[in-house]
Amino acid sequence: MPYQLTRRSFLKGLAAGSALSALTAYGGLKMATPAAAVEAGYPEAGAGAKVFRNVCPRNCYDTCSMLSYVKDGVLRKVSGDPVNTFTNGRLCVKGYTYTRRVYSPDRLKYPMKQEPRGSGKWQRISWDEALEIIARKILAIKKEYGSTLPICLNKYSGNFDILHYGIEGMMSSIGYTTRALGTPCWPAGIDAQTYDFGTLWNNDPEDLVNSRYIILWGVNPAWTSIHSMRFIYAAREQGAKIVVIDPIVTATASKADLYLQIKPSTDGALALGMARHILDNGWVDGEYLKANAVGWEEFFAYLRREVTLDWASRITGIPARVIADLAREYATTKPAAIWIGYGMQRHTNGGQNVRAIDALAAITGNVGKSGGGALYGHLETWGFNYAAMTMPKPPGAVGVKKPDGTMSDRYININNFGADLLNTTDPPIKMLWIACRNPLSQDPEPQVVQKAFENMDLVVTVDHFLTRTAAWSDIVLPATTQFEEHGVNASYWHYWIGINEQAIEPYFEAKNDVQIAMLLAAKLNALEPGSCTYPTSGNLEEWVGKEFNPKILDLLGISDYSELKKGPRKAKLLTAAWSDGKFRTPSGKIEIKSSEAPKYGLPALPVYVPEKQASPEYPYRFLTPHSPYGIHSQFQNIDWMQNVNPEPYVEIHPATAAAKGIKDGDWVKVYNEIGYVTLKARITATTAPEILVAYEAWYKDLNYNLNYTVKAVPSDMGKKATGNRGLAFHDNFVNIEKVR
Ligand SMILES: Nc1nc2c(c(=O)[nH]1)N[C@H]1C(S)=C(S)[C@@H](COP(=O)(O)OP(=O)(O)OC[C@H]3O[C@@H](n4cnc5c(=O)[nH]c(N)nc54)[C@H](O)[C@@H]3O)O[C@H]1N2
Ligand SMILES: Nc1nc2c(c(=O)[nH]1)N[C@H]1C(S)=C(S)[C@@H](COP(=O)(O)OP(=O)(O)OC[C@H]3O[C@@H](n4cnc5c(=O)[nH]c(N)nc54)[C@H](O)[C@@H]3O)O[C@H]1N2
Ligand code: SF4
Ligand SMILES: [Mo]
Repeated sequence: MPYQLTRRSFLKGLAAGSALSALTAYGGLKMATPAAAVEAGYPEAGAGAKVFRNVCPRNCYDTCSMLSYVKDGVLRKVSGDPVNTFTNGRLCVKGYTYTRRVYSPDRLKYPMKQEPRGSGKWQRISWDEALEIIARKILAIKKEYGSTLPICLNKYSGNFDILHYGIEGMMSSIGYTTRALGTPCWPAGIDAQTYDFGTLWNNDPEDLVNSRYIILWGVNPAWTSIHSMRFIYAAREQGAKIVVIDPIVTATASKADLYLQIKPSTDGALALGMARHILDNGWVDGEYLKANAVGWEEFFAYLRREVTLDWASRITGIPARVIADLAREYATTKPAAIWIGYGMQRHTNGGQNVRAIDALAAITGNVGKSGGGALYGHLETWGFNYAAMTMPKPPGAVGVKKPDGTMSDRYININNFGADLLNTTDPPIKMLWIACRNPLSQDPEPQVVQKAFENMDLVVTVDHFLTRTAAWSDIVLPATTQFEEHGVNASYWHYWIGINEQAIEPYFEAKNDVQIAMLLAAKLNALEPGSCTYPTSGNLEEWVGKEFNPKILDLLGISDYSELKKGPRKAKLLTAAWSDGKFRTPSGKIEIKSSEAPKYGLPALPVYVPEKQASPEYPYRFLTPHSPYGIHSQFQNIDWMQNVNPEPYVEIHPATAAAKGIKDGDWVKVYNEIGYVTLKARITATTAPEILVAYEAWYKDLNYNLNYTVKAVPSDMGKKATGNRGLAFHDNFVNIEKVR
């Protein structure tokens, strides 16, 4: 297995790197000026075009500030906003397809009703009719069960604009309901950083330029955070070394100076092996630890007792010499940054592995330093009022009784949605509201989710397209895109905040999620006065204003939110997270020995927890990470994406392909005990012999859903900060055979 490739040997050796670079190369380090970007980039939209400020609200690190160019009421062009120095005037390949997405002939135009569910027999209905059906169902449920608890919301990452939390608000405004709680995305790492530092908070990613050594650990920004690459390349221009640690040779790996092909889910062993070597060689920053951390003595005792380079090598598949070199370089080249990706924590020991990496950053004194850090994400710019979300319950609402006599909503696990829908009783779940979410595509075991849908009286999905989930709904409601609505957005990665302006009229009868909430409130109150507390009037711009408070304004250095119309602003946060030394753990220090973790049944120290192993029946690990052509189930269905990425494929190592008699381009079946997916073989040495790789996507005309093979196996952490443990998406084992 090619555990170590230098950048040079890799680029020489494999064509994939160069093919991918066409998509990912981001064009040098030049900073565009506003005028240059606007004029040079989009001359044809120029004369007479009106320019609006938008934000790409998808669940993406980059949360780009955008400019949209509108002429004769039509969105002609989109570009990155050059005022935002992170976006720097450019979008990714997905962002540039927005004109096609907005005007896609497949977009939902009107409310629609399907009878029976899943039959494909759709009928256009009016908004009034749709709301009447929904409101009557809500009231009937309340009458039959004595509460609105049988109504369940599943919402996640389709649109992270702050106003879209109005969907949660709408649920609160009708009474106590059932909520799918948690996140399928990053919870194990969130808890890990919460145990260690008190919360998650990454250095400003623009500060990566100040690093002298950057480890991209289980993260693939060349695809998933393309704007970050510019700062990484800038650091390299100034002499920094770029290391990528990933089980597969990613597009990011192809840009690295050093690539380490690690066995999946063994990152903790690598970090601990490095820590032991650092300890043995006296490279620990003792002064930093004494001032800022607790529990390091016990951590060091554990390292001395149980960890060796050879042990780490055996587990990770990386030679001891290479681990030693990496440890030396990381500990002695200051400042050194580690970016901990979300991919690497989707394992049964994922949170524990993140904690071991955090410890590595702490013992070398790299936390709280410009150019350093253990970067994972942050929510430091998310302190909005959540005015659209915070709604009182209507009088007499009945919920789950808590021990203190008060009432609350009922929570089920977003990461075990299908099973929890089926198993929840007293009262059972009878109605679903799904918005900004596509569980029949993105959840593990979608077959179970679909089965649970059968028990529902009514499934309502609000979306842009007739997604897999929408296709199994009774009613679909068309949502506006960000160009058709006002809003405000923050990133979980960079420090910028921008408002989103309505640039065009809504597409046909599409409506924004908050507008839908207001209409539903009006309908409910007309049928049963007082049954819903959601406001029934107010324009979206006013709603945006309500989200701001003095703290956010101060963070942005403005006195009124309307100043954001002149452009996005960067929050005045510390450039280096934790440089104030004020950790938010119970002890106020970095807790290398966590006081909180044991309360959740977890080890106090970042000790190694063994990874999940394959079985003889299902000997291959099936990695299903994120694609450059889409965000989860979004974008791949757009015609331009279809042109560049027409069909799904599974990447197979040449040795595995030979053993299975599979040739490039053959149709293969990837399967396990719960399901299968049929797709084309792509033979490539970018993966390892024991790993198959396919990318999540929704090809609208293909029956391709790789989550049919993905079991709902929880990761180790997530309960503390997000309410439920995460998903071990990448601990998924399969077999493969040639079909034709
Ligand atoms: N183009 C695009 N951009 C996106 C998204 C998208 O779908 N498409 N999604 C957005 C969202 S919601 C998220 S969560 C982020 C995710 O973006 P990232 O944080 O980059 O995470 P992933 O792409 O899921 O996985 C990154 C890498 O983790 C590797 N990996 C898996 N298991 C392990 C392991 O055990 N150890 C190590 N070292 N590596 C491992 C995978 O091989 C993969 O290359 O991207 C966001 N940006
Ligand atoms: N196998 C596998 N599965 C995974 C992952 C993986 O790596 N591998 N990654 C997981 C991760 S990290 C994540 S974050 C989840 C993401 O899971 P989801 O949050 O379900 O992600 P999307 O596919 O983006 O679906 C969002 C839906 O919201 C819709 N939408 C967009 N804007 C709006 C709006 O304004 N209003 C309304 N009502 N709807 C809107 C979109 O059209 C889309 O259908 O998937 C998880 N699933
Ligand atoms: S998907 Fe991400 S990188 Fe692409 S335009 Fe949107 S925020 Fe920017
Ligand atoms: Mo995610």
